[in-house]
Amino acid sequence: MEGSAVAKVTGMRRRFWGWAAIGGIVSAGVFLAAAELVALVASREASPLLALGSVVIDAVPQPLKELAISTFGEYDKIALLVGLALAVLAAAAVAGVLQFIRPPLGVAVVVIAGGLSLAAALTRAEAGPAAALPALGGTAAGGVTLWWLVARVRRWAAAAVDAVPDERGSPSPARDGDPAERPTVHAKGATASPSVDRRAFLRVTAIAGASALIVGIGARALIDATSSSFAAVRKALRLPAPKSSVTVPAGAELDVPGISPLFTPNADFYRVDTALTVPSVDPATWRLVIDGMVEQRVELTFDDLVGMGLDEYAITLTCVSNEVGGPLVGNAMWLGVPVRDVLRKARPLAGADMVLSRSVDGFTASTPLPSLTDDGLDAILAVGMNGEPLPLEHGFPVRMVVPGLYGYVSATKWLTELKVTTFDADEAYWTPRGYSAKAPIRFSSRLDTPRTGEPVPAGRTALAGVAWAQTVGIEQVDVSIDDGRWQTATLSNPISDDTWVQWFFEWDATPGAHNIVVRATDKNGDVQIGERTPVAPDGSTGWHRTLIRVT
Ligand SMILES: Nc1nc2c(c(=O)[nH]1)N[C@H]1C(S)=C(S)[C@@H](COP(=O)(O)O)O[C@H]1N2
Ligand SMILES: [Mo]
Repeated sequence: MEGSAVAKVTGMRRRFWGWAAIGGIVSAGVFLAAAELVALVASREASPLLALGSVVIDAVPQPLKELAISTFGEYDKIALLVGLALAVLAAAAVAGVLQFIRPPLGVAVVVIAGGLSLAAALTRAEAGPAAALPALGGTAAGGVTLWWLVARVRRWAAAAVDAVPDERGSPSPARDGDPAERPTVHAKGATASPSVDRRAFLRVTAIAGASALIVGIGARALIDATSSSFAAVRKALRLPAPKSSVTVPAGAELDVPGISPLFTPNADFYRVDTALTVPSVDPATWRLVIDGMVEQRVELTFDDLVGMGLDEYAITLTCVSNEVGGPLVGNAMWLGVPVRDVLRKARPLAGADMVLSRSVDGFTASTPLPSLTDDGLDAILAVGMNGEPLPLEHGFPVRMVVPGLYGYVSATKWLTELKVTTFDADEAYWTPRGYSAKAPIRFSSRLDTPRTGEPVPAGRTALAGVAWAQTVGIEQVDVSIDDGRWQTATLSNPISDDTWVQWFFEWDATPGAHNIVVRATDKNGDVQIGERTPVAPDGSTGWHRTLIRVT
């Protein structure tokens, strides 16, 4: 008899878990909104969700990261944020139920989440002491909201349980053993009806939820508007005309529909970085520090750098994560200053063999010193890209570009420091994460057109694409159709050995399925490696093979 009464009451209380979970979710919303509001006033870079996301980006092991990139492509960061938001939602619901079953366990979960956000925000490269404030504000607001809302649910539940007719006419069994379930207000007889607590809970939940949405979205929009104010600064920036410009020779660009343009428009240029939000750097306050193993520590302003005089450089950039035939390669006309001229001001000491370049967001790259100082190599600090100041997402206001090296060991965006050092003494961002400390680009070639799956009518068809061997140059590109003999393609007139060339081959396409393979030979006479290797630890190899259906 008594057992079934307990079960009945427990069942009734379970029905309130959903309300407690909603209280938890609304409290998480209040947490995040309060944090954004504090971030807006005190520390714009320290949004808890973004800080946690950045920690996840830095912590995720390399194979998982490759998986995320291959699954979500350039939406990998959005996927991460959505995943994180779902995790927060689930944790918040659990915190609500815990607070209902055994207070203050739910509030303890909020405090732990606050501690994690605090740690995440404070360990970011850009973080000052104020970065602690958003997490603290969020924890306080979220914790109080959870405590208050779930207390209402508990009273509502207790009142509802009391309203159940008691079969023995003695105190309800659920009220033995757990004094917390005996609301004091109720004991005093102030409320006797569950509907009063229900109304209080629903009203405050609705108000808190709506305010969280409005305040959170509003604060985030205002924070984002700050970065678009940097877009305005960038737009207003006038770079001086170059001292020297690149001559693009006649025949440098082939007229084949579907081929990669000789210069990749900025809007189409691939983007790879670990930054969850694009760092905002004001050129007016930007400084480049050259330090480490140098005779003289040097600090340059943006005007100092630009004042050294700008030259044009056509350099093809490549990412180590580019799979055979992949899109993570692009060619741009950069405007910049030779790194060697900048390093010379600081006079590197003998024994140094590496420059560790650092971004404002903490990213670092290890570049062999000779790749930056050799007179024959055009390593630059770039401020312009394809006739404009660097786009924000490509490193505004200053980045490195080094011909012949993969981006992760050379192309630091939002550059802030050049530390002259040694490979023995320092390690770059990707080195402990499964990639080589040194990584020259493995020369490669790609078929751009026709694409797999694109219907090709029989008859004369242009096979065309690009090939790159930065610092060495492409000598020849060959194609093989259905594993037949290699046939030499026609090359565009190269701008320089640092830029890709376009190639095309006229093919008389016959109906059916055909396998097209392309390979390059560089000016050293080396033939592109045919064997497939993965992108880690130092770049993929293999020939690009495409299956084409001719109709
Ligand atoms: N600050 C910063 N710079 C960075 C990176 C990064 O994660 N953070 N990624 C590098 C990598 S892996 C590549 S391939 C190039 C890509 O430059 P892009 O995004 O302008 O194409 O930037 C390099 N510079
Ligand atoms: Mo990269």
